[in-house]
Amino acid sequence: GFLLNVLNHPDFIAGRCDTGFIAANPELLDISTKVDRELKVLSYIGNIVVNETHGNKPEFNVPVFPKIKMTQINQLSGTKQLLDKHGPEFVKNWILDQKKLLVTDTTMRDAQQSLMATRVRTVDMTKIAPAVALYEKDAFSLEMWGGATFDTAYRFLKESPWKRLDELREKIPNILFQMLIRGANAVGYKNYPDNVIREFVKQAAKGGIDVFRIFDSLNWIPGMEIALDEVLNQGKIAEATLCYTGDIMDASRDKYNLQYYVRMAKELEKRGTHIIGIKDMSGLLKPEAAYKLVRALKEEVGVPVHLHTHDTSGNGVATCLRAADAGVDIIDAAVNSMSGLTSQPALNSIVAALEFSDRETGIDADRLQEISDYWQDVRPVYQPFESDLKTASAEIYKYEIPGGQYSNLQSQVESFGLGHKLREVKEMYKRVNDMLGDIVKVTPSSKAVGDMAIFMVQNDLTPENIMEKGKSIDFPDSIVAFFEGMMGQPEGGFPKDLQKLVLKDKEPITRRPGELLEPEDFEYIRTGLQNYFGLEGTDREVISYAMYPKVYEEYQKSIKKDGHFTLMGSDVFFHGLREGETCEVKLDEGKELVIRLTEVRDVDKEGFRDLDFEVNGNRRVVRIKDNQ
Ligand code: 3PY
Ligand code: ZN
Repeated sequence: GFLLNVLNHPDFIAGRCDTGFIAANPELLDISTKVDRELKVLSYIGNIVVNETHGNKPEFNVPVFPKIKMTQINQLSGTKQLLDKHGPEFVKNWILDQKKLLVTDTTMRDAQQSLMATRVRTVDMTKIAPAVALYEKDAFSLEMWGGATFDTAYRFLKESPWKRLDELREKIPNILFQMLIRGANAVGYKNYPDNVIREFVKQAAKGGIDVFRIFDSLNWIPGMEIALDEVLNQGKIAEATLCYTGDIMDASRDKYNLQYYVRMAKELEKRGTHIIGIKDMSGLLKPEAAYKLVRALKEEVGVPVHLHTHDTSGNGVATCLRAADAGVDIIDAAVNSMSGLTSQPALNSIVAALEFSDRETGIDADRLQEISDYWQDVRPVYQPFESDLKTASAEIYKYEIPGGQYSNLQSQVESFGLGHKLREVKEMYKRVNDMLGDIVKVTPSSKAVGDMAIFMVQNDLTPENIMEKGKSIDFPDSIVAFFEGMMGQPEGGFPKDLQKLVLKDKEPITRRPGELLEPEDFEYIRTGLQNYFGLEGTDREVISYAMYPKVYEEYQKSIKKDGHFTLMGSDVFFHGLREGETCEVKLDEGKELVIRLTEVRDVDKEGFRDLDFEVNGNRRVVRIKDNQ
């Protein structure tokens, strides 16, 4: 019953709750406190061995990271100190004064989100963090938070995104931290009430985020306004963003032309953004288009321009270099071993390309290589989460699918039993975009298009027959939300016929969804978290629950039941152990177990296997259910 959202529990709603509630309703939490910490670790590993890898664990290199003393780091003074001492206006002008090309390293956020389905764990980031602080001391910022990393940390990694922020900040005190925020959708997939957006921005700012890249999935400025306003309130750097779609070089596609982007940029500048972001989530911005767009923006607006692109087409480095020619202030890139394909263009290559030029980045290429080498050794552990894409693809210009969605599409389509119809789904994605009137496609609008494309292929719907066949059909939630106006208003409005078909009797809204949604009652949540979960009820806990109630509950339940494994090496976390292999598992700082898996025994009559372990020299046998 626990998973059904305890705060909706009838007793809680009726106010029948006090701190004794957990004791009286232990089934809600399902905590088996009898099981000790060591046994929980063995059971966790045992379950992976028996039910996931079946003992087939690949050989991994131990990632090597430069040993750097914190005394070296703590004396560094970088962009973070500029912001903290002088404020965002000063940083804005400082950026404009730089001749060099500034860079944002996206390795820890968008790169891993796009290549490895956002599964990279905090331990793998913190090991390399001191090297990043030192060797990338001339970077503008690190994009290391936001987007899909927030919920996946809780959902799949059973770790706190807030803790990641704290730990990275401790080891990287000198470089600005940047996050991606989806406007009124924050780090979620739906619009939240205004007070949730404000509170989330406030907590993120307090927690150490300095630069907020704010976008709206339809380029609808009202969808960005609350987040933007709150970032300004918090004294942090606002980077309101143009999502790039279409092709400004193609005169026949005039909906999203150069004037469109310039107009939007001017409006964002008027609203106080410190930087204009260009967010090319699908990698559609061709090199010459980048030159033209950046030139126009640099001429027409007075704030710095920051380019974000994806390398899906393989033209990403060229796009960055042409943007640099046109005077772009900052570009996004990822260290080479985490770059390319649906990720960002290659940072080491860009740094090398610009050496001895006007726009030299100031980053030492040899040092940067050490960071790339580290990630090269980390990456194979995450192989199960990688897509099958092996090469760049020019078809992306036609399909306009964002990086992460493009690499996940194969497995998503397979999960619907349509694996053999991937091409059809991609073609349908394009046709759905046309049906919707050519919209900006990025989370969550891209999800609506993707869901609809799959739905149409699944149900033999086409743009030609949908008005007839669609009358009696319930459409996917995301496309209903889109047509209801719950993702905001698309440029040029909704196609009315299709809107009517999808909504049936529902009336669409034309105002900001955030204005219509009931404000969240944070104190009610706080009391609930204290009484039902035995939590302190911190602001971070409250806002996390407000955005992701089910995910957050599951997370709490999981760590209550199994403990956390945040300090376990990722090779063990994802692949368990081989017979005969030994690993060291840190439970908490200072508490270490040396674990050897001696033998996996045959399955018994009840379907269980005994696993023989040796823990700090003592034999322990763990019985694991074999789910096969
Ligand atoms: C996100 O919203 O997570 C994205 O990276 C969109 O491009
Ligand atoms: Zn991106």
